Amino acid sequence: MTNNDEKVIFSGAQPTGTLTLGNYIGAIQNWKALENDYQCLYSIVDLHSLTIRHDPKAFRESCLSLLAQFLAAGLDPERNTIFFQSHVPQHTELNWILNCVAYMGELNRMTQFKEKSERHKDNINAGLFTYPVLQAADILLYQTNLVPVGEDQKQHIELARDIAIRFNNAYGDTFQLPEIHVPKVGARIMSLQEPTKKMSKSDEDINGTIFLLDSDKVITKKVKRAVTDSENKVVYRDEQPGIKNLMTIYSKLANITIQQVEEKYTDQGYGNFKKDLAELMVESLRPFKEKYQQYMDNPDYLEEIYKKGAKRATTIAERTMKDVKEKIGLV
Ligand code: ATP
Ligand code: LTN
Repeated sequence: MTNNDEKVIFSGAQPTGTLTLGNYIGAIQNWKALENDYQCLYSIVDLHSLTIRHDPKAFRESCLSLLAQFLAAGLDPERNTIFFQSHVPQHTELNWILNCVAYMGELNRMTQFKEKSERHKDNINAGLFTYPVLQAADILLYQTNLVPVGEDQKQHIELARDIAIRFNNAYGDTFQLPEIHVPKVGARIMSLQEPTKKMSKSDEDINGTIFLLDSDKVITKKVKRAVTDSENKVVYRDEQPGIKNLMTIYSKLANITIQQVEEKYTDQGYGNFKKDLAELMVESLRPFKEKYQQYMDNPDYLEEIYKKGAKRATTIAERTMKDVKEKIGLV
């Protein structure tokens, strides 16, 4: 037990497909590291994913699959509250109230909105625009202290904080102000094909993304084909974004420092390094894949976990909503 016991951690991931190595290193590895010292809530944010067109049957499967992936990644459902966002209706209830606090101007500045509307020109729905307000509701509902996420979410967490400050100033102290928590190394894993772009689940070029459930053969092929440059030296420099990214991945999976990676490979060229990295990835992901299958084969267990999670989350969410409603003067 530490004195962080009372501190709350909240984070979420969208059930829009298989988790990537970026999700794992940027977020989930960090979640696991926090579970012993904090009160942690991790949500499958299914409502956020409705901003993108989907097939209902496939979507339902993706939701359950993501739960199995959380568990396979090692999140302990006893130590962490793991649940579906849509099972706790207070998220959408608070969302509306915060919609009336957030400004159009600040939502307009969100880079994720700009990127997503660029990518889905035929479906720029209002949900895509107010997406960060639902995210603020997710976080503020649990009086969250820390939000472990990848760097791409920084702007959204700052917005949640601004909304909380504005609400607290208008109606009195209600929400804890959340802080972002990003890993020192690996907060932004880049595409293996375009190392100046973030590794993404929804990239059209799947060769740039390692999915945690990729087969050994596919992983090896993707690493071999990863873009590097002509220097053929395994050194960590901004001018070599491709090799820099691969070294970051190596360091996180082998749990050694970047300097140690450099010392091990400087004189070996890219070929050897890539071969070892591919093996390291395959070996690191093997237990994940095995456990994933076991969880997927046990839907009753998955149901037990998400029901228990929703029950625990609801207890906290109800407390905050009661306070919020009183503060804003609802009868
Ligand atoms: P998309 O890539 O399709 O935009 P996403 O993977 O970013 O989706 P989520 O599944 O909600 O969306 O992300 C879960 C977590 O993974 C978030 O905390 C996010 O910041 C983190 N994350 C996503 N991609 C990366 C990356 N390339 N490097 C580090 N962290 C990442
Ligand atoms: N917007 C995030 C997912 C997300 C989230 C959250 C993360 C939704 N609600 C609350 C942290 C806290 C994304 O796109 N990765």
